Amino acid sequence: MNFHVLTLFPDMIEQGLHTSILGKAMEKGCITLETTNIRDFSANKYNRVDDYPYGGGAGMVMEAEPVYRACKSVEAGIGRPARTVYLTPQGRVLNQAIVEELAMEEDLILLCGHYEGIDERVLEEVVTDYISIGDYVLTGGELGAMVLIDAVSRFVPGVLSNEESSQFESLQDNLLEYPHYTRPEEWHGKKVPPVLLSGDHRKIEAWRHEQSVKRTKERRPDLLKNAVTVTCAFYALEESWRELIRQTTEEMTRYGNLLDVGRKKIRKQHNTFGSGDFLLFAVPSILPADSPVSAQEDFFQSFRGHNTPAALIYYGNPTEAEPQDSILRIPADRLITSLQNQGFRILDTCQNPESSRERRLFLLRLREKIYQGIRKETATDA
Ligand code: 9D3
Repeated sequence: MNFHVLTLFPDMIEQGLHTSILGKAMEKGCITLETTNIRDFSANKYNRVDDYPYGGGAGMVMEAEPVYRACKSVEAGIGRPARTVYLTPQGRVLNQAIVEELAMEEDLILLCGHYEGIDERVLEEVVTDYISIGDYVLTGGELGAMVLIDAVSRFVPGVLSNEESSQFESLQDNLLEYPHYTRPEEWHGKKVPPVLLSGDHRKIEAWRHEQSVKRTKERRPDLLKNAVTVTCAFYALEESWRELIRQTTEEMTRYGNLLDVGRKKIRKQHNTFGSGDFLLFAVPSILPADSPVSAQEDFFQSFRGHNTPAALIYYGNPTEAEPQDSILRIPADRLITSLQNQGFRILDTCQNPESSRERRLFLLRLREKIYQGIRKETATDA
């Protein structure tokens, strides 16, 4: 990932980011940072880049031309169009979904304003995204750019080690992290919770989940409104598909449940879900001759939702060269209709989870919907 920062204070960006994990990532070459001083593109001999606002008022406004020239110079270096983010208090407030979306770009141009802001006309021509880092007033966009670079870098392959990799994000379930403990076992008379010393991993996971929910209720009840319990109901043809489905579920949630509908017992039991659930239905696009049921929808006969948000994963699709539509449309539509009649609200479909990029985009689209509050939507729909 290449970050290109346009600013009047390049030192501030350089100094702030060349340390710690990001400094190492730059040495390794996973990320690059190029700062461009907008002042170097001033159109007058005094290197002035700001002027009084038309219409009067306090403060100064950054002129269009230097920003434009700085931007074009960076674009020329990249050699193709790149997303250009203007850090501004008037932007979309940054969140994890936006961060992960930006992490999929190869190059990001970050434009930092100072003074009262930048002449609107150049913004109209160069900016693709307006982003704020929160509802408070800063003196300029530099800290915003640094926050964004830090958060986005964590998703660039190689920046974090495997253990600290961004898969288990505390925010991905709209839950806060559980409390952490290290040695000694007793400190200031306080003991480490005994379950953590039990060695029983299932019990530990259950305890951590419970602690996460408790903590979120206490500290961030607003998050809980959008939290959902993810269940993936799947039919896997082989171990490799089972693994892919497990991985996809894990990428979406830390505390998900897996239901193998290839097992008769699971198909026959009552599978009832509410509006606080989220269902991921994963089936092969083409059933083999020895399939336990004759159509995809038959796997989920016993599933009932109550306006439960859900999504479909169709795996094992014919290659793109072949005409997919004729083969896929019919079973996909039938499955969607049955599930809707059973009380599920199908938010999205993923036709090729084999591609990690497609899977990521699918999960991002879903996450965006969850952040926006699928349960609120549910209330207005009803
Ligand atoms: C005090 C001046 N304000 C109204 C009279 C407008 C204003 C202009 C410029 C407020 C802040 C700024 C500088 N801020 C940023 O460039 C900025 C920012 C922020 O202030 N808050 C949250 N996110 C961001 S990203 C860039």
